[in-house]
Amino acid sequence: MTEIRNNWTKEEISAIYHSPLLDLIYRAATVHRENKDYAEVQISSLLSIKTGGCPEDCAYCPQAARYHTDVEVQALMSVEQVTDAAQKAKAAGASRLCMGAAWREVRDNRDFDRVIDMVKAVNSMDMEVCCTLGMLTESQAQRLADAGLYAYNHNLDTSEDDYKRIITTRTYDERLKTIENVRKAKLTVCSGGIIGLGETVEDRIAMLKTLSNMPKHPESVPINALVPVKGTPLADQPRVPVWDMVRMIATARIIMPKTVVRLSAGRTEMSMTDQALCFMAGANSIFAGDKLLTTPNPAFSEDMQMFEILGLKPREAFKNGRPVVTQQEALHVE
Ligand code: SAM
Ligand code: DTB
Ligand code: SF4
Repeated sequence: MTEIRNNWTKEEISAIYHSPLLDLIYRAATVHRENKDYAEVQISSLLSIKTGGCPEDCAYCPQAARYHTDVEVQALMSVEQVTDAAQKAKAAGASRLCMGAAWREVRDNRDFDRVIDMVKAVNSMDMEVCCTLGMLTESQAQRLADAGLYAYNHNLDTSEDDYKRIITTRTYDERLKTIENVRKAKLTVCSGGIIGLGETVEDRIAMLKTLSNMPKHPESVPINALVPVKGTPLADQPRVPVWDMVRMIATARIIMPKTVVRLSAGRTEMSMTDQALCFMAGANSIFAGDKLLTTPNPAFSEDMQMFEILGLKPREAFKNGRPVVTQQEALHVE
């Protein structure tokens, strides 16, 4: 079995990333097959539960209030709207619902109480529930865990050195602190990044080093290709070559062998052949459904056709066990 390491050096990661492409894919595919059922791909469906109007200045994001994008601000959804969406996603084959809110951080108010109710409701539908709500304190993470949350997504996006170029309204340390709070609550961690922001290859390697040197590897690492959106500072960034996506995925697979590596944003611009290379390189999860949070994504039916052609199968929910809903939060179910 592959050894799990938390001490990868920049030089080692760089040597893997830069190895001849076909060697890299072959090595990643080998690690993948040693550690996972390579044909099993986890499907998450994204739902934007609160859209736009965010006070942060993330240069890539269509939901930041300060940029003039076509995104319409929408207040927090109702629990019923969320369960309806969850039902549809489940029927289409998704095992996880990931709810995203355009918040800088969670506040202890009625909106958070409603998110807690959403988590309980979706969890009781036999779906894994994931949230991405911005920064969290330890007690907020604990409340989400007690309600039955499965995973929390909080991306590093790029390297620590490059972070200030992309976001000025919070620090890398704050990002890492939230991930620590999520860990303390025993939630699973989903954390990854975006390529195509204008970062250097060294930044990509440094980000992968931060992720792989965490005391415990994130259970899932999403690799997003920037979706350039009109009105954001990064609207005119050139598209990333598919080879960069393949190198990122393969390197993540090799250094974090047990992690779910998610081929995330950017699939509408990729052919089935491009995506097949990413699966070969160790990707074993996707976001499915015709919308990511605010931008388009391939239709479920197209993805199912791709699964059929490539011989992939959707992973069932809760294969690694269920979260324990505490008595205290369970009593609050309405
Ligand atoms: N507001 C919360 C936060 O920033 O943590 C949660 C929602 S935010 C939209 C979730 C993630 O989406 C970001 O961390 C970023 O990695 C990704 N994202 C946002 N806009 C993107 C874009 N245009 N292209 C690719 N990924 C994007
Ligand atoms: C992640 O890494 N990518 C997803 C999810 N986690 C929350 C978000 C992608 C957003 C793409 C831009 C949009 O649709 O607004
Ligand atoms: Fe806000 Fe999240 Fe978008 Fe940044 S990425 S502007 S925090 S919604």
